[in-house]
Amino acid sequence: MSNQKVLVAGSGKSGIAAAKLLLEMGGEVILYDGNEKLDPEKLSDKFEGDAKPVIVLGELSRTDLVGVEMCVISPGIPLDAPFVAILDEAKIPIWSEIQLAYQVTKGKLVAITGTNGKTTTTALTGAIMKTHFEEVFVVGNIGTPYTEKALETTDESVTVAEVSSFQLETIMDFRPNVSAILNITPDHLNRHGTMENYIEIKERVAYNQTEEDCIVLNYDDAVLREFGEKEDLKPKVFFFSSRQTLKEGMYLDGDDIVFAHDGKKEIVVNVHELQILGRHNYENVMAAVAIAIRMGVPMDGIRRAVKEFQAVEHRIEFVLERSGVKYYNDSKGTNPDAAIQAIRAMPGPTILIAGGYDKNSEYDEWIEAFDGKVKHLVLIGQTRDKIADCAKSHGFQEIMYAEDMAEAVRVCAAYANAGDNVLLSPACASWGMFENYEQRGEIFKECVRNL
Ligand code: UMA
Repeated sequence: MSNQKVLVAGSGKSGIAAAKLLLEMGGEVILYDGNEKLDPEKLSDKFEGDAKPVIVLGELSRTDLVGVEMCVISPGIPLDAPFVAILDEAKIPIWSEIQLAYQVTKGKLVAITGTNGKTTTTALTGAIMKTHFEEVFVVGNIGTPYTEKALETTDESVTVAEVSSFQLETIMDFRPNVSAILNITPDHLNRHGTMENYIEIKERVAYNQTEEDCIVLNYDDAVLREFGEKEDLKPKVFFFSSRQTLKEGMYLDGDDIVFAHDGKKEIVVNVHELQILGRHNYENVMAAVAIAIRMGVPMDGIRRAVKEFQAVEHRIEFVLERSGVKYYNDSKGTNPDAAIQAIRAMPGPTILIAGGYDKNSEYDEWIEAFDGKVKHLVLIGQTRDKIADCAKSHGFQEIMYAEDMAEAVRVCAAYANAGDNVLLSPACASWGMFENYEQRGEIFKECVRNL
């Protein structure tokens, strides 16, 4: 990569970090972003020192590509973006940002994917690793681009990466020592087209793994169970299950998380000792513990870390209690399946704020999961009508519209009685009303605090 001329596509977090890495290695960088309204000077200011990228905004022309040998693409850019066709025509290879980071990473790598629970599992896995290894980096979709840390890794490092389907779509030889796929339910179908394609992209996390590596899979997910039982799957499989007793692997036995191996049963932790709510979180704990066992972390450290671990921000995060009403921020509930888990985790009657950007999701199962627990639904964003129609078709009528988050929170507070819960769990992406799910969650929390 040194001396190479590279096009970095996207000037968000990933693009900036990837461009910095390439410049630091002595490469030449063209930083391209399709948004022509961005300020090139502000972008340039993000690069300290003399090494700066050439910035191209708006449309990319063939002449911009003279001498370009490779493209590093940001996860948010779909492969049907118009400039990608020009790259394909010019036979310029396209790498995802995590592939670039992988090229320069030293030490061991853990990669965690799945539709839901990735962020919690990644954060918990990182916390467990820190009880045993000195240099631990927690990177990827969780928020810190992998390329931002890759050059800091050493032979002794452990890198724990949350990887999304967007990032896996353009990997080449990305090979984690331990990988995990937590679950696969419909999401991002507006980008990946079909469920088959989405599943295939998620499974790429294991494609370069060998017999020396390991993959942690959810036994309760039919797609993943079948994948784990495939004869030609190379990495060793470690299953976990919250519904069945396993002869080998990690499972939930009543309230105990149990590790079964070599004919023995070892209790790892009782779920009442955990500080995170809901069955889906027990699954996240099982996956993180399985990864840690395969990475050689002693059980004492594992137990300590899982008991201390608290919910990550924006994922069923308790905000405060006011007039006997508890407020929860689940802004990370960006698809119906994640939002179902949040509803299930609520301790009692709930007023739900939902809606946002349309990812072509179906809302039927989510509405069925209201199951008498959701008293009122307060809708915001582009998907309001689609969700309202779907809710009515399932016989749910307690629907209100709000123009923005402040109004939604005010409506909830007015309708909530002592003992109720108010939950922001939108089942939709944040785009259109907010920059990202973090900003949506912050604004919700601010509105709650201002009540
Ligand atoms: N852009 C174009 N052309 C396009 C689309 C976007 O030029 O067709 C430009 C935009 O103008 C913008 C830039 O690309 O300037 C944004 O790039 P990006 O969307 O890849 O965003 P980053 O800031 O680089 O953040 C990305 C991840 N974003 C997405 O996958 C959408 C972040 O995940 C991740 O934390 C970060 O890299 C660091 O690795 C967020 C996310 O929403 C949390 N992920 C999805 C999810 O969890 O469901 C997958």
